[in-house]
Amino acid sequence: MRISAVTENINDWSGSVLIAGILEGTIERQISSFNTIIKDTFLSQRFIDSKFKGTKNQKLSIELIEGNIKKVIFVGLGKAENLRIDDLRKAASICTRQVSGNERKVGIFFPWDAFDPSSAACAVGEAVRLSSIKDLRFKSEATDSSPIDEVELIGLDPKITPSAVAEINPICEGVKFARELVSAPPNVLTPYQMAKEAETIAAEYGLDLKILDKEECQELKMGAYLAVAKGSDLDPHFIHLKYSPKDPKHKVVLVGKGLTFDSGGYNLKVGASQIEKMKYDMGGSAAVLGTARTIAELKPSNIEVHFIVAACENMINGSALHPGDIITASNGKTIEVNNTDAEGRLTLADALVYACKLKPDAIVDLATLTGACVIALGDEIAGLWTDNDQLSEQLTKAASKAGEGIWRMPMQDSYKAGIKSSIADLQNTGPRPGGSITAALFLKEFVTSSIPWAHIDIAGTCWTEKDRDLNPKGATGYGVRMLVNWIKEMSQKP
Ligand code: TOD
Ligand code: ZN
Ligand code: ZN
Repeated sequence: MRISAVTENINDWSGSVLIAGILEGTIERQISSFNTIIKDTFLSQRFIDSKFKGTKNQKLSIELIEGNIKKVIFVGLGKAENLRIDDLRKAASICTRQVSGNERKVGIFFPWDAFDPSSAACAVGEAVRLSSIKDLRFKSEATDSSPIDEVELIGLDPKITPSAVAEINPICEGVKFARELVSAPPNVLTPYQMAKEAETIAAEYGLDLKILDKEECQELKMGAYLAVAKGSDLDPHFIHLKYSPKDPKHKVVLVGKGLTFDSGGYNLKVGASQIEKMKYDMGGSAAVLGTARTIAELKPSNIEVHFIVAACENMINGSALHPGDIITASNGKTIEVNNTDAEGRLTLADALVYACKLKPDAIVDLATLTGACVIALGDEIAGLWTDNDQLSEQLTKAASKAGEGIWRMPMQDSYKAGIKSSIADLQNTGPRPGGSITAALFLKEFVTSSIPWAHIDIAGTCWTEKDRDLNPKGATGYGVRMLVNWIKEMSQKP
């Protein structure tokens, strides 16, 4: 899909489908701007007949016989004073879903003037791309119609938007990659295959890659990570990718939870705990590797970025973790495993200790960590835990710019009592109430306190059962766009 900005007057544009955003309240004035594409008397009548008032997400599709535009899709954007960039994203997504594969060239005409042109171009371009991606890898035949070939953002000055438009593709490729990693079933995306995927990006874009095998992890005394992995016939693979431009001023580490399958272990997932969905338990690592893919292509200057995944499976066999086992993480802390299904934090513990050894300016981890976070925030908002106000602000801004939901949650230190063990330094689960908070507090035990660190629980946002906005049902690729924005922002800091 090629996406470009074109200055043309709307009436000079040619293509097969035109998507036109209409503001509520000033329809008459807006109709006149389409006068040579569609006769305005006809248009006014159609708007009246269909009660189209331009309210948010209202749609009116008109097939045309004359001229080279075959179809115009009008989409309501609501009142001008309430218009947000997210409304453009939503409107573009809704309309994209109405465009069939035969209609190859699509034009989008929105009230761009209300926004910074680069941000608007990027937001709408991403929305179109991301809402039309279909994963057909596991179909024996390609049954779907071909995607849109070309998208033109009409009335945007290509002189002020070229760099923004050029970023749409690398960003969407990162999101697509993340979605594909998550949707890939656990018999395909194994810990080994995840390492292979990292190897592919490293080779393609020239990132440094280190894969630690089980023995190397043993040497580093990663007792928590290895304890989770040992219940599986598949070996763990600890992935460390590095992007380093010349003379970087900043250094950050992204850590992603990478459970290619989470059966729960001996605390087996039964009842409503959705064991059949647990291929998604590597959503954090998918966001991290998707970001690596995008960053490697965008090549921001000034910032070194490390991407870390302790990939493994949580399974059951004769040597799997027992509920009650006491294990030792690579920072020497002992953990009583009172629930084998709280395995994500065990793998992250050793990954965070490893991340701290890199002495970065900041660490951000992403994880499908707790059902409690899904209960609290649903599938549109991720939970953010950090003691660092500045980092919180940066990530919140980066997410908001991407249209990704995030909400800061409390790091309630007094709840640490919930993960106190009577026999070891810690136990890996606390009581059900506040379960996401104790999870964050557990992770905190493995981070050097002087390093700014944030934990993002994406158990809700990484997957959706709805088919809405930019996200077709299934894996969302959540986090990639936020992380890319954050890294770009950091790279600009002195
Ligand atoms: C938990 C600490 C972790 C586990 C999480 C996981 C739950 C699931 C769905 C609400 C529970 O009560 O079993 C919860 C609450 C909805 N389970 C979890 O949060 C055992 O899903 O396995 N992480 O690795
Ligand atoms: Zn689990
Ligand atoms: Zn898990």
